[in-house]
Amino acid sequence: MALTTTDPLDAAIVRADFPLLARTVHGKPIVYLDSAATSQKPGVVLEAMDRYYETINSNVHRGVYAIAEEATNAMEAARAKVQRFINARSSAEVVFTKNATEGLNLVVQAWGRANLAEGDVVVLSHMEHHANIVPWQILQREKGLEIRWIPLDAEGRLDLTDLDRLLDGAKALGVTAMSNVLGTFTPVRTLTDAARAAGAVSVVDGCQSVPHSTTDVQAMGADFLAFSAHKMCGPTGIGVLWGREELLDTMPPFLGGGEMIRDVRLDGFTTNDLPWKFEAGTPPIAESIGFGAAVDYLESLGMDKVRAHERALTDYALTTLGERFGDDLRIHGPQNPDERGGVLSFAFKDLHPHDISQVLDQHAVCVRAGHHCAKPLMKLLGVGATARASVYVYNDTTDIDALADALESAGDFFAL
Ligand code: C6P
Repeated sequence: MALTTTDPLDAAIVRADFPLLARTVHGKPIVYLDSAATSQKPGVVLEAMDRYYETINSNVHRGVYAIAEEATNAMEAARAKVQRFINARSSAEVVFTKNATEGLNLVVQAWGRANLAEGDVVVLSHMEHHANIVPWQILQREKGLEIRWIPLDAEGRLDLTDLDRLLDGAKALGVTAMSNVLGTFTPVRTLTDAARAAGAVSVVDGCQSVPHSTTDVQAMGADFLAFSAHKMCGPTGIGVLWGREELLDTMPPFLGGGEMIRDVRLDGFTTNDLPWKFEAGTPPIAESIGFGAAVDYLESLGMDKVRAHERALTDYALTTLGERFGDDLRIHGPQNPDERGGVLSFAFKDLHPHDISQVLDQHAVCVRAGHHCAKPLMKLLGVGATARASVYVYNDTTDIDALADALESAGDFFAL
C-alpha cells in the first residue's frame, strides 16, 4: 500500500536535509523510529549553531561590543520566532528553559509554591509523563496537596465523565496535549475551559504536540505550556515555558543568580523584566539560535502539512501492521488516526519489549522500549514496558515496512 496523494510531504526529499539519516547501522541504512524520544536535526540547525560559535561566540545581555550585541540579537530573534510559532502575545511570555521538564518544574516551584496550601487540589491525568507528575508530588510532600486523577477509557482516551466533579474546588489542572505512550490527543480546549470555569490554572504539557501540529496558545486557552526543542528538529538543552504574562509577572523567581536580577544589594534583590526573570545564569545561547533555525525549518515545511503527513503515515502503520500480524500485535491507544499522533506503542506476541528492540536494532530499526517515563500509565495498561515506534517528517511508508519486516524476524528468531 502506497501513501496516497493526500500526503503533502515528500519524506525522501525531507530526509536529505538530515545528515544523520544518511548513515548505516550494522551495515544497513538507518530506520529512525524514535522521534518521540528525540528528533533528528536538519543541517540548517547544525549550521546555525556552528555559525554562532565560529563568528559571534560571546555572552549575551552583558557585552557592549559588536559580537556580544550580535549574539544577543540572534538569541532574542530566536525567541521572537518561537513567539510567532506558538502565537504568543509577546516574547515576554516565552521563557527559555533547559527542557519541558524544567518548564513544568518552574510552574510548580514558582507558581505552585506561592499559590498552593495544604489541602489544595491539583488535577492530573493517568496518561501524564513523569515530568507532569513528580514535580507536583514533590510539592504535595511539602504542602500536603490532594492530587486527583482523570481516568482513561478502554481505548486510552481521557474519560471526562466526572471532569467537573474532579475539578470542583481545584486550584490547578496539569494535562498533556498528547500522550507519549498512547499517541492520544486530549481535548485541550475543553479541559482548559473547564479548569477556568472551576477557577483552576491550567498547565499543558506540549512536548508531543508542539513538534507535530500547529500551536496557538491563545486559542488553547491554557495558562502555561511547556515543550522541548530537541523533539522538534532543535538541539538538546533548551525548551520553552510559555505562560500568560499576568501570571508570570506575579510569580516569584525560580532560580537565582545573574541575568534574572535588576539590582542586588546586601539587603535583597529586585527581579529583571520578563522573560529574563526566569532565566538565571548564562542561557543556552547556541541552542536558542539552533532552536530558531528549527522553527524556521518546520515553518518552511508547514505545520499543517507535518500533521497531515504523520496522520497518513499513522493510518498506514495501523493498517499494515494490523493486516500483517493480526492478533499477534496489539497497538495501544485509539485506533482512529484522527484521534492520535504518530506514536505507536505495542505488544508483540509474548516478546519482551527490550528483546524486540534489540532484534530490531540488528535490522537498523531504532525504536524505544521501556516505561517511557509514564509508570502510572504502564500500571493501568497492565504492562511493565512497551516497544514504541514514533514517526516524524522524514519517515515514510518504507520505514513502516522495514519495521514490519524486522518484527517478523523478531517473531521468527524467538520462535526457535
Ligand atoms: N518524553 C519519550 O521518549 P524532556 O525530557 O524534558 O525533554 O521532556 C519530558 C517529557 C514531558 N512530557 C512528555 C509528554 C514527554 O514525552 C516528555 C519526553 C521522551 O517519550 C523521553 S522520556
